[in-house]
Amino acid sequence: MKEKNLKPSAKRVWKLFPLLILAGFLVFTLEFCGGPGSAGHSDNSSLQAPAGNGMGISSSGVTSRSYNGHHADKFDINNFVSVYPGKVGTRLDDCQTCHYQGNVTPKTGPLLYKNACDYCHLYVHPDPNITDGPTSIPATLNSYGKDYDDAGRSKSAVRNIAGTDSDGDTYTNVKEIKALRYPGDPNSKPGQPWAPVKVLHWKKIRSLASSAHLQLSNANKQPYDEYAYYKGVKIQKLLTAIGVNLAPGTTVTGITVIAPDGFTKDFTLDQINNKFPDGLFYPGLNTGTLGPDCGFVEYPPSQYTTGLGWGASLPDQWLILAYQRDGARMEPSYLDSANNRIAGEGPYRIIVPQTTPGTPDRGLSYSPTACGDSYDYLGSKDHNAGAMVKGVIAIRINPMPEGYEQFDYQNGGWAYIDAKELIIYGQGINP
Ligand SMILES: [Ca+2]
Ligand SMILES: [Ca+2]
Repeated sequence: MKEKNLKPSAKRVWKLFPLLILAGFLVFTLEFCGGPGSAGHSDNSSLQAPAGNGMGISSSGVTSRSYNGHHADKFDINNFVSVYPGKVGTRLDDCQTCHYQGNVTPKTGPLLYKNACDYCHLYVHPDPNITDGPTSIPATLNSYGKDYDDAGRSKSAVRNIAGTDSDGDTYTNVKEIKALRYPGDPNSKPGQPWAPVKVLHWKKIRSLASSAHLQLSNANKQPYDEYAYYKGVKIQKLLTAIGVNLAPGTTVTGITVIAPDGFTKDFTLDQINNKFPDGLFYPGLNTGTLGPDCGFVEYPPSQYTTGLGWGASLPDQWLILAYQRDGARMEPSYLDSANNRIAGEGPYRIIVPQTTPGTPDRGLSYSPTACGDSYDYLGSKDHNAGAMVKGVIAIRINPMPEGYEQFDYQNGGWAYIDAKELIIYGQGINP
C-alpha cells in the first residue's frame, strides 16, 4: 500500500467552496470566531443564531469562504480574513482557528478526543459522562479565540494580537498564521512536518473482507428517514489491515472521520470494536402507503426487505466505511453550489447504526402534523443520520501524536473524492 506525505496543493484551492462545519446547530458559536461549518451535513439540531449581533460581509470586501447560510455570523471570521486576506479558504479559515479541539475527560475510560465541532456540540447537548465539557460559548474558545474576544472582537483586535503568542508555543500569532499554523493550538507550529499518512485506494478497500447490513438512518431535520442496505468494510477491519492496534487498553482512543467540506465526527474505540444493537424494521411508513402528507420513510428495493415484518430485527450492525448502497456504488460527493450542501454520498460514507433502535420519526421541521399517528418528531429518538459523514476522505486515529501538523483537508480534499482515495493518519501511522 502506498504511503506518502501530503503537502498542500495550491492548484486545488479553486475546488474549495464555502466550508461549513456544524451546519445549523453551531450557528451561534460562530459569533465569537465566525468559523465556517459543514455545508453537506445539516441534519443536526436546530439552534438559531442570536439576533442583532451586527454581523455581515466584511466592509473591506474580503470574505470568509464560510457557509453562506450563516448570514448573521460571519462577522468574526471576516475580521480575521480581512486582516489576513491570503488565508481565505485555507485551513485557518475555519472553526478551529478560534475554537478548542482536543481531549475531554469522561467519568470512566480513557480521555476522549473531540474535534472543534463536537466539542462545541457538548455545550448544546452536554454528555453526562464527560466531566469537563464547555459550560458556555466562550468556554469553547481556544487561547487565540479568547485573546481576540478580550481584545474587542474587531479587525483591530486581530491586528492588536498579531504579536502575541496566544498558545505559548513560542511563535507569535502572526508568525503562525503566515506559516498556516494554528495560533490557538500549541501542538501546531511553524516548521513542524505534516503527519505521515497512509493512502488507501479503491481497489485495496474493496479487497478487504466486506460487511453489509440494512439499517434505519433517522434524520433530525430532513423530510425523510431512510432504510438502506450499506456494504463496505468494518472500520475495525480497515484499521487492523494497516497494522493499527485496536485492542482495548491500547493507546488508540478512537477516530475522527473527515469530509472535504470540513465536517468531522468522532467515534470511540468501543464503537469501532463492538457490534451495535440489532436494528428494528418498520415497513409501510412511506408516502405510497400513508400518502404524500403523512408518509415519511424511504425504503430500499424490495429484495432487501423480503420477509421483514413489523418490528423485525436487523442484525450485524457495525460501524462501517460503506462503498455501496442498495447494491450500487454511491454517487461521488460534491458541493452543490446552489445550496452549499454536499450532494451524493460516495465514494465512501461512514455508516453509523442506531445505538437506541426505535421507530422512525418525522423531521423536526415537518412536525407536528395532523396525521394522528405517533411518528411526529421526538427529540429523544436516536437521530443517527447526522453522524453519517458523506464523502469521507480522511480518518484520523486519536490521540494525534505530538510533533506533526494534521492533514489539511481544506487544501485539496476534493481531489481525494475524485481519486477514490482514503487518507489515514494519526496514532500508529508512522513515516
Ligand atoms: Ca503561538
Ligand atoms: Ca500554535
